[in-house]
Amino acid sequence: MRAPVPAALYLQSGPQKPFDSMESDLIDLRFPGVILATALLASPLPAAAKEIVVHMKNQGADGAMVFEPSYVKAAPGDTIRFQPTDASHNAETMANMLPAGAAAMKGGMNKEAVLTVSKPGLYGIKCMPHYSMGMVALVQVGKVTPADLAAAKAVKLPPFAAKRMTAALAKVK
Ligand SMILES: [Cu+2]
Repeated sequence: MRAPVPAALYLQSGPQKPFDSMESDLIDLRFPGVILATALLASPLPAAAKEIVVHMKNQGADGAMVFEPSYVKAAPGDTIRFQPTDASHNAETMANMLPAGAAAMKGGMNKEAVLTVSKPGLYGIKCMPHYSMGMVALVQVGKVTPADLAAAKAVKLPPFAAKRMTAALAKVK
């Protein structure tokens, strides 16, 4: 602790000096609190990112060669893990059903494929070897506009894939 400044020193250094020091001390103490409060107001804490598992299977509730579940609702920041539960599958994004600006993803055969989503919209997923057998899935991220939904419904797919994709698109909300 500093010894109290003799009154004579105040007079020597001028009356403004001690007042200025006090003022800047107050600002230093107040400022971090103001920044914190502003940050909390501007960006409410986002919900914790989720991990969602989708199995790639030879046989599922919906028949042969399926992603299970085949419809996933996710939020921006979530991760979807497509797991090689059975052999001879892969998971990849469909170029014609991918939100603008979203990165394409292509998983290897018999490998877990990881899709971390940031852009809202509809992500079509297919297994390359079984695409024509209807092995497709749909990932909805955040809110989907009527235009997004109409665009996804307009995408032409092989008949079995179209049947399952139509069922998945009916779940979009
Ligand atoms: Cu497959």
